[in-house]
Amino acid sequence: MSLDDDDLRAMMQAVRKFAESELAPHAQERDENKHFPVDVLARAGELGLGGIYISEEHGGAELPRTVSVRLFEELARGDVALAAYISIHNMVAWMVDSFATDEVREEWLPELAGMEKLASYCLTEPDAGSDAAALRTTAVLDGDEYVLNGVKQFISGAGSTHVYLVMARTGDDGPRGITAFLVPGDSPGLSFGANERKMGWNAQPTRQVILDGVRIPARLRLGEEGDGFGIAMRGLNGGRLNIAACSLGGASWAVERASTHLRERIAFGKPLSAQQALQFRLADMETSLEASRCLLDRAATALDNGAPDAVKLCAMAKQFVTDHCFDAANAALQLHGGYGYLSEYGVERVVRDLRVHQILEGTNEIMRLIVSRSVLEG
Ligand code: FAD
Ligand code: 2MC
Repeated sequence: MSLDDDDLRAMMQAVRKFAESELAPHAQERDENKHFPVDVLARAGELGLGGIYISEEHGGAELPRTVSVRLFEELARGDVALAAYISIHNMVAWMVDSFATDEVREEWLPELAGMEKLASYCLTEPDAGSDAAALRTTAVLDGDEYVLNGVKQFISGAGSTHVYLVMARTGDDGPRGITAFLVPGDSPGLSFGANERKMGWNAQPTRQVILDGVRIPARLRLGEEGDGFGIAMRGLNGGRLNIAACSLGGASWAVERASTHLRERIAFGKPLSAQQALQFRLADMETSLEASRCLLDRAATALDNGAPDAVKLCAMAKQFVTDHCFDAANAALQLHGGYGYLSEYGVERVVRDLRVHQILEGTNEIMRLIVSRSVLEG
């Protein structure tokens, strides 16, 4: 889809309005009650947010990554945890659109695009996180079905979603022995662990996914046997940009709040905003936000264009943006003094939600590993 400036402005406005009116007002409540609001997600689907970059043919918006990072920044200003789940859902939808057969795409994509059906991405295992290629879940072909056995760890949305994109071993050790499968949520033998108690991201559940002799038709395999690790990583390139964009949205909201607080709070006979030390802190925070926006746009452009350095740039952007935006949000909390520590101000929730972005979709140490490998290998 090619968007002209007017279309883009209208879409951004609609998403901003959705974030302000549907996400922000109940974000605190969802965090406290650990509530995953499938009704709100269905409304996001009506806005086209379930298939942001899947083909128009299958109900998607087919937008470039340069636009999607801006959409996720807007969404995260309303609720970081829900925006991040929408990103994971879109990552799976893109993988189905890019690597499933036409029959499977027709079967799943329209409802995924509308967010009537929700998706989870299952790579991590209890003993294989950063070293994802060490995963041990197996898939064995039996006639025209695959039989899956294993445990996936930390799966976002698990237990509340309708389809699980599972990376499993069909061949030898290492990345070349891995294959990707779509596992319907109602498959016999599929079960879920308890909802993990977490520091943040409380508006979406995180559970183990347990596969005990789960049988799925062979047509639900994505790509060929052995393609799964590459498919999983290609999904993550865009996912890493969106997670970073969610950090940017959360941090930019928190920085705005801090700026308002500095102007309103009087201490030592004048507003806190008159203190140059605090003005300079605010300046550094704002610079972090703008540098993050630039690097995200640069990496998204590289991904859209299939540039040879796109993987490196996505890793660089994920590490830089999630680290700097966490620091900016944490500084916003500090500038609120004791009020920053109170949940009713919302800033502490944003800090808690942003913290995990330095860990998931590849830790920031792994992002540095990807960047340094690319520098050293030339
Ligand atoms: P480990 O790999 O054990 O790492 C421990 C520490 O060692 C980290 O600091 C790491 O950076 C460091 N480290 C490891 N190897 C190296 C190295 N070679 N060099 C330098 N440092 C290194 N996964 C999914 O598949 N799907 C999901 O939906 C999902 N959602 C998640 C939601 C939440 C809330 C959380 C917390 C995690 C989620 N994850 C998900 C898993 C996440 O991707 C992993 O936690 C992450 O990749 C790190 O793996 P690990 O926890 O096993 O840590
Ligand atoms: N994009 C495209 N291809 C990639 C890629 C990427 N980002 N990363 C690796 N590959 C390819 C690579 O080119 C190679 O292909 P080929 O076999 O054709 O040569 C293959 O994958 C194997 O790559 P490596 O040789 O680099 O594999 P290695 O095991 O040494 O390291 C590493 C891979 C560490 C980069 C990878 O395991 C990794 O990214 N780990 C982090 C795991 C992670 O991000 N988990 C996130 C889980 S999801 C989540 O947290 C959510 C919240 C949803």
